[in-house]
Amino acid sequence: MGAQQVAERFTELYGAEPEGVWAAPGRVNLIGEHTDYNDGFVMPFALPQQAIAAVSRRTDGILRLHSADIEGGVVELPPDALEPGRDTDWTAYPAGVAWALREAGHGVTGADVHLSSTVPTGAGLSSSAALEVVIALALDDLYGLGLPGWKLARLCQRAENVYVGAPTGIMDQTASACCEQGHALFLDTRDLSQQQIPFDLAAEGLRLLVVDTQVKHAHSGGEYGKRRAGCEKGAALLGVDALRDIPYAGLDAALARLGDEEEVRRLVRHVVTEDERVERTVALLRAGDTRAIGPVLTEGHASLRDDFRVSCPELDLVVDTALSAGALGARMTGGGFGGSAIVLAEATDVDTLTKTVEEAFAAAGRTAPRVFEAVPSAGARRLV
Ligand code: GAF
Repeated sequence: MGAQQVAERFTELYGAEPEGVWAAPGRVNLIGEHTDYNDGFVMPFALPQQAIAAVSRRTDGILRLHSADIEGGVVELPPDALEPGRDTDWTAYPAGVAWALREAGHGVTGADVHLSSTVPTGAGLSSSAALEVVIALALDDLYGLGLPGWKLARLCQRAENVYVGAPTGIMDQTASACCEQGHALFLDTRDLSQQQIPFDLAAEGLRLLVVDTQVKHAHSGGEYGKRRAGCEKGAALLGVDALRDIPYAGLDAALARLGDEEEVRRLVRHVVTEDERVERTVALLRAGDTRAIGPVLTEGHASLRDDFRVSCPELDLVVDTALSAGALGARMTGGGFGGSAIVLAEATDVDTLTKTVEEAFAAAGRTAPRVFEAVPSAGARRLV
């Protein structure tokens, strides 16, 4: 659905044209998984799939929300209804953002919102961050707050952590807010410093496929939080603020100090090696050696599967099948426990690879995966 259709539906619903229309994308993470809540490095890029919101201000504090993608009418939230933990459906994301803005002292006096999103939900592609960021940007613009993308991302993360109750890091919101077309975002999640790394696969005869396994995941479930708590325990045992502070060269010594904490040791090993993989990927891309990132992606998958233990049989099936059919590299992307994998391949191999993965899923009796090409796209912006 495009900006015009979203605006027209807004007008039907609310009886007046919207003041504006905004978009915020989902993302794929190229490398740097489960590092963002350890103050580490990540490297996402924005997808063409995006959430679009038509929005107008209100003066009475009321938030009215409607989604083209979910059955049901307009949901009306009076000002005193915005309370963490209260909304348990999709409205928690936009409501959480309005709550976070108000809580941070910004005079947001209500809004009428109509939303539509093409980001698949539960697919590890940041559909929730897209919803949060599109609302944050719209309210920032309409209320003249002038907040930079990274600050909007922080407020959206607060909405997700406190209002929705999912203990996620900062990667997805920053990706949606700050990515640029044709680039991957090299982000230091400690200070949110950013570098846009040119990432034009098509120019090199390459493609990056997203394979959505259709196994749905959710981060408010316990496993994500357990990994996060395990990492925090590791940092505490090692006497550092965050696992980011363990240098790669000091990893063996750090692991030795963890004694019989086998599980924590695995988590620490993943995070420290993953940060190094991000830095290696950036160096390879800067050197113009894009094909060489393939094995780095695959190493990342093995670490997420064996050490961090957030993969699942379907994600492993994508990775193993794609690699045996000639992919340059493959890994799960996002939080894991379902969702999507990415496959780096020669453009000429895409059809065969897609067919091989689909056949492997059919042979294993699994739901057919959804395969599409990931093109590095623009971050959040005003459309109308
Ligand atoms: C999810 C979270 F939302 C991110 O913050 C990040 O931790 C990711 O999982 C794993 O890298 O997408």
